[in-house]
Amino acid sequence: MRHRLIATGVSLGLALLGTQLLAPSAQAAHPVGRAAAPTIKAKVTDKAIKLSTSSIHAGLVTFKVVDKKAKGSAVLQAFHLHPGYTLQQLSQDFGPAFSGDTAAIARLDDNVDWLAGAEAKSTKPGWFQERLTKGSYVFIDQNQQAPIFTVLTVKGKVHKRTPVATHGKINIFTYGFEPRGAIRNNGWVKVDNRSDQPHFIEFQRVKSGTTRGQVLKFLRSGGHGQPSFAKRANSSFGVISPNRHAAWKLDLPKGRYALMCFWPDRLSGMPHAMMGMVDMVNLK
Ligand SMILES: [Cu+2]
Repeated sequence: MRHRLIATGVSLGLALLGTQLLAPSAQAAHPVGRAAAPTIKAKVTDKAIKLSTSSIHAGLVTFKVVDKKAKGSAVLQAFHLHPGYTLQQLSQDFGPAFSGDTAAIARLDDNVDWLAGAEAKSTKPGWFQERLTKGSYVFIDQNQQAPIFTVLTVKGKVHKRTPVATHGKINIFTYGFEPRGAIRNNGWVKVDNRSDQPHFIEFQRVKSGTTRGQVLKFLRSGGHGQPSFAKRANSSFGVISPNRHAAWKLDLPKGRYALMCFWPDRLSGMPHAMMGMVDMVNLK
C-alpha cells in the first residue's frame, strides 16, 4: 500500500523564488447561455505540465489529466495561493509539514486554497471538475520531485455551466469519509469537504471482506510491506480545502476499497489516516 507524501513542493521554490501569484485584472464576462463545462487537457511529462489553454473564463472547468511520464503515475494538483504567501514559502513548508511540524501544517492549511486534482496512469487519464473563480491557479504533479508547475489564469465573472452527472457522493469529515449512494466503479462521483481541514482521498483496492480495523491496524503498525488484504488497483483524488466540493471520475475495477487520507493533521502532526481517517466502500 502506498504512502505517498506530497514532496513536489519542496523544490518548487527553486523556480519561482519570491514570486507571488496575484489575481489578474478584472475583465468583462461575455454573456452566454448555460453550456457544458469546458475541458482543459493537462499533459504531464517528466519535464513539464502542459495545459491545453493558459486562460479560461470563470466557472466550472473539467480537467483531463494525461500521464506521459517515463514511469509512475501523475497526480495533478490545483491550488491558489493567498496574497502574501508565495510558492517559495509553500515549498519550504511542505517538508516540515509532512514531518509533523504543526506550524508548517497550519500555514499550508490557511494560506492555500486546495482545489482538488486527480491521478492519471499511463493507461488511463484522470478527470476532475472544479468551479474556479477569477485568479491565478498553480498546477503541480504530486508524484514528481522536479520543480515543475504551470499556471492557469481564470478571468471574468463566473459563467453558469452544467455540471457533469454524478452518481453517489463522498462527504469528507475530520476524520473520516461518508460514502453516499451508489458510487460507480467507472463514473463521476461528487466529493464534498465538509470538515475544517484539507484532505485528499487514496482509493486502495482490498480483498472482499477486508475491514476498516484491519487496514487501521496495518497503518498503525508502520505500514511496512504489502498487507495480505491489498490488491493492485488504486487511484487518488487531490487535496481539497474545507467547504469546497468537486467531481472526480473513477475508473477502477469493481470491488472493495479502502479510502484513506494522509494529509498531516494541524493539531497532532500525524497523517490523518493514523488518526482513523480510513473508511471502506464497495464500488459496483
Ligand atoms: Cu485528511
